[in-house]
Amino acid sequence: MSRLIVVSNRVAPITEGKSSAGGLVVGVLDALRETGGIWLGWNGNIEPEPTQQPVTESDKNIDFCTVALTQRDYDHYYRGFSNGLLWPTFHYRIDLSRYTGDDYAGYLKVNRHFAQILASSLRDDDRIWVHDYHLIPLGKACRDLGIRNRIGFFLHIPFPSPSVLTTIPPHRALVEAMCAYDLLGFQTQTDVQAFVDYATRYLGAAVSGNEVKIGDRSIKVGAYPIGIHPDQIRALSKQSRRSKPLDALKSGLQHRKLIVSVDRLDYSKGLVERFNAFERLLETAPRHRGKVTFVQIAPPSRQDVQGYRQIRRQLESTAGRINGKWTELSWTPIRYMNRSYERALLMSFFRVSQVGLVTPLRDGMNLVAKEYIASQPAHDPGVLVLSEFAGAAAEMRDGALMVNPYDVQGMADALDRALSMALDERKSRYEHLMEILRKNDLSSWRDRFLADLGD
Ligand code: ADQ
Repeated sequence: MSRLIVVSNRVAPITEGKSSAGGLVVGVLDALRETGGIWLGWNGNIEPEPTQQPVTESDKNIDFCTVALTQRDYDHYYRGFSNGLLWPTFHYRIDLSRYTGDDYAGYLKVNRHFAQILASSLRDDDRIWVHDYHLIPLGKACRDLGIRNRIGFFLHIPFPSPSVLTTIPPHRALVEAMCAYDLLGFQTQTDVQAFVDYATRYLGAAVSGNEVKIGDRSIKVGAYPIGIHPDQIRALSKQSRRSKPLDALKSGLQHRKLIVSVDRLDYSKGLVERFNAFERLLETAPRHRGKVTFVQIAPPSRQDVQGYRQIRRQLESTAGRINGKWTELSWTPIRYMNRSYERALLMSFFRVSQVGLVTPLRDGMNLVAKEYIASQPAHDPGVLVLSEFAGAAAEMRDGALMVNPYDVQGMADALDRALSMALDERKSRYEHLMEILRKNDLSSWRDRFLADLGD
């Protein structure tokens, strides 16, 4: 049986539980638990010398192989090119993107280093599954070392349209490197189309069905929307029924309605616009004043990357201003928390809420939208208010209340509608969404991708 080797920037910490690691780690770990395999990536540590031999720790059927980064590599590869250029650009924030040749050189160097580590332990029939924007050139670096194995790549974030992508100075080299893979997976058909548009226009590719031909190479492309395990999430959401934090949340609410949002603190998540929409609700629908509380949980991430400190300050001042204006002796409208909670607890917060507010300005998928629905009690489900710019919108638009996150009044109206929705309508929306989540769950995401990758 051929081995599956997963490579991503970060590898999940072996001790699971409370972490603000984010969607990739959550999804990949759950997907690997069933098949078993090897997971190679950075351990989150910075050391003076580059790692030559990865450290391997095994947990059940997964071997976690990790390496450290040097400060220089961290600065150029991770903080610079990956999160200072690719992340903002792929999320359409070219105003925040910064390019330097040193960052790009560092990015390529770390990718070559990962390829060398792979080359030293590879067997002929291993399949390699590379994840996300940190490792776009890894496939090409492997080919340069003579590796002939099947290699697939999955992009967790959006693929931008060519007019945005071409603001990246080495855009051509970057996309040419993508063509070294056997299979390219994206979250949505929109992302696939953006890639195909670029490949035809800039690389002279010919497309037929899901095959893209460039010169003598032929690669498969496809949309593989990442899912969750809805029944596991459902079980998780009931686990903390009698926990202290959940009791504290409920007693603080004093029977008010609850709107809840959970995101990594990131400028792509639309947090400021969302806070303003909640205030607009209070302004334009006075019957909700004192009757509803908005809880935003947003653990800081990437605090040493430009753009993140600024969004944090902006949020603090927005929350402070709104609360200063509307708070009463017995009611605080926005509870804004910069911390993370255990998954089970988060899901129990979703379960006791009336509205899940998920309004990114751009998002590859957004797993929180899916987790929110899976956590709802079937007899009295809450309503999902969802941005049309989340990848999840492609599957969930018929069950969620869709909003444009740039339209503050539109979001306030959707909140009003969600808070007043009758039980029958909530149930039928919920049932429809659960059906979709079950049909395209995390196992089928993995199985479809690996089947298309082939042996
Ligand atoms: P993220 O940008 O991290 O993921 P998302 O998909 O919402 O976004 O995943 C976040 C995950 O972390 C969820 O499972 C959530 O429950 C968890 N989480 C968030 N805040 C938390 C907190 N305070 N405490 C504990 N857990 C928390 C990237 C892409 C997404 C894509 C995923 C998966 O940006 O678009 O959906 O990868 O492909």
